[in-house]
Amino acid sequence: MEKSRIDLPIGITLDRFIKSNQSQYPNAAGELSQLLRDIALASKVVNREINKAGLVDIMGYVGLMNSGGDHQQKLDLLANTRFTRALSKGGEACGIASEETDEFIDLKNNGKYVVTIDPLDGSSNIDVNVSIGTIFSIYKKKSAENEPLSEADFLQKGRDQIAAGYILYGPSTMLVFSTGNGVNGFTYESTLGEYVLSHPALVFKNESTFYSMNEGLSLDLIDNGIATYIHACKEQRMSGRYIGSLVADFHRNLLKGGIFLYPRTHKYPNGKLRLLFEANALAFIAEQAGGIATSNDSSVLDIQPNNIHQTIPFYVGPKMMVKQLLSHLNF
Ligand code: FDP
Repeated sequence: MEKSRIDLPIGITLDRFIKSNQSQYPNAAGELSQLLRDIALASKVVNREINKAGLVDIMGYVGLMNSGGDHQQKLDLLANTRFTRALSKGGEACGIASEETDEFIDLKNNGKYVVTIDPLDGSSNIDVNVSIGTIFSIYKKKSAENEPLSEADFLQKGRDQIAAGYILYGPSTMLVFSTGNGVNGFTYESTLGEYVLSHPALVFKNESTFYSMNEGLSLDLIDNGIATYIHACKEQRMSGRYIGSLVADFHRNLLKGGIFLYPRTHKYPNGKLRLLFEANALAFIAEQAGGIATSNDSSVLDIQPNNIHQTIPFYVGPKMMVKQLLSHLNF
């Protein structure tokens, strides 16, 4: 090996980062740190399976639908199993609600936290080898220690999240998360099996460079303001970028400066994206990174959820861009 490579430092691993920031969670006695490690470990297994998805017979539909009406794919189920298993073995989470299952799971332990998770988001991109992701939120269990877990423990406002993050399985795999003290991004170094801090203190680039929306929806929009806003983006000569994997689109906009929109349509009159499994986590990260996320008439983080699989119209990005969009929507 060349001498220069031998001398190179590895950088700050996720473990070391979590340990050195432990003092930020005075009431957590290490459980939250362990929970984040459990999620990171499961993501490494999922990453491994995704990387060989083309090689073995684990791609394609299993012929089932989830409660949102999407076809479930084999990797969706695999990711769901991996994250559920890691969280149940860890013991820090007492319950999990997953986009892939109709009901929440009571892990029947004394864990302080509940987790909501979309184990594999952007699943229509799986079998074409395009970036996909995992999105998670962590909340404190609301009910008393001796009370059984109930749906109310999951129906918490996004503002009550203790931590949230996503994993992007792209050209490289990244874990981006926040515990309410800014946003940090870690890149997976597969030969070491470690996440290494690569994007410290991420903030939204406040430039209006990109807009991300499925423009194929333009004939089905309920809110006219969306069309006038997109027209304004074009007048400003912005570029359109739409991958169709929420994590990838969000991450791109976070780094390069851009807004993501999934408005309500005649097919999805309440929006398509899930409040608990997708929007809340990304809204939390957006705000921690200096951006904002809104639904039509309120901040995403202030919405009181009324059911686990609730969907909302979702707009997220740099403050200036989201405010400009809202001025077109007139709510
Ligand atoms: P997918 O249906 O492939 O799972 O919420 C799911 C999601 O992908 C998001 O990741 C993505 O942003 C959006 O739906 C794509 O929806 P459209 O195909 O309607 O644009």
